[in-house]
Amino acid sequence: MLKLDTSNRPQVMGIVNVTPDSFSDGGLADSPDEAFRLAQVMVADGVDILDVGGESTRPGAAEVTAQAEIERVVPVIRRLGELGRPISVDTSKPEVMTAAVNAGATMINDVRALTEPGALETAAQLAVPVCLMHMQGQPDTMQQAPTYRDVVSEVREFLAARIEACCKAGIPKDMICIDPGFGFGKTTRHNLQLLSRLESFQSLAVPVLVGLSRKSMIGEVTGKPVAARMAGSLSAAVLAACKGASIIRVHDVAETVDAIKIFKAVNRESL
Ligand code: 7PJ
Repeated sequence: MLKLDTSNRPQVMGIVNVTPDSFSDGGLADSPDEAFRLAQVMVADGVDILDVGGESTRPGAAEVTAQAEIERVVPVIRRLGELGRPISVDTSKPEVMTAAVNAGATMINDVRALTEPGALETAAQLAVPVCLMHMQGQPDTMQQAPTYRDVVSEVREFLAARIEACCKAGIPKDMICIDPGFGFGKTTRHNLQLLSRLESFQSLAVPVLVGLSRKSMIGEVTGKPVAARMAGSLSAAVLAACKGASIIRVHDVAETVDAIKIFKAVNRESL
């Protein structure tokens, strides 16, 4: 995947976590074999992109070294290559980006929007599409007291600045997508405001990716624990699709693919 092709939007991105402490059980694989089996099921269920992550970014998570992250993700990316789907690597570290792309990853998904030292230059050199996500603060403390004057305009301004930084570093605009970063330094209200005004990110003229699957905002609104958030997550996914999202990052691939099929079928008739 040298360009982001989101003409048949939205695409479904399946989460393949290889972190030992991910917040949600689904998508958790603790060996390359298990990750492969999980991804195989996702492919059979119609996934469009596989997202492999080796750094837990859940609230309060501890940091991982680049070497540890490489040891987690590279064997998995190598094995997933034979599934014939684009693979993105969920990382902020330039060393991991390079190792992952050399192992077969075709996209970089960075929750820190290429702000780590060397990340921008590395991504430009690797010449793969990138996802720039907004986060306020750092995972260990980001949920303590997130505050915004206007969350939608602040997130949009940050992402506009990161798009510009990427373009200056030599990453073409058609290789960039953005993500408001649900749950990353945001209260449930902030998350709901971002989702309700997701269309306003269209003005940045790049595809929008959303990650809402099983997140705490779904739990707070429905009153359900992580294991019972699928219906809430599907509703959020369809709402995001209606508001222009191009890529939806999820744990429950089969169910999301069905929900998106309904969205697409209805959309085709309304053209
Ligand atoms: C996101 C992510 C997200 C993007 C995670 C989780 C926490 N990458 N990586 N967007 N979330 N682009 O899966 O709940 O929302 S890790």
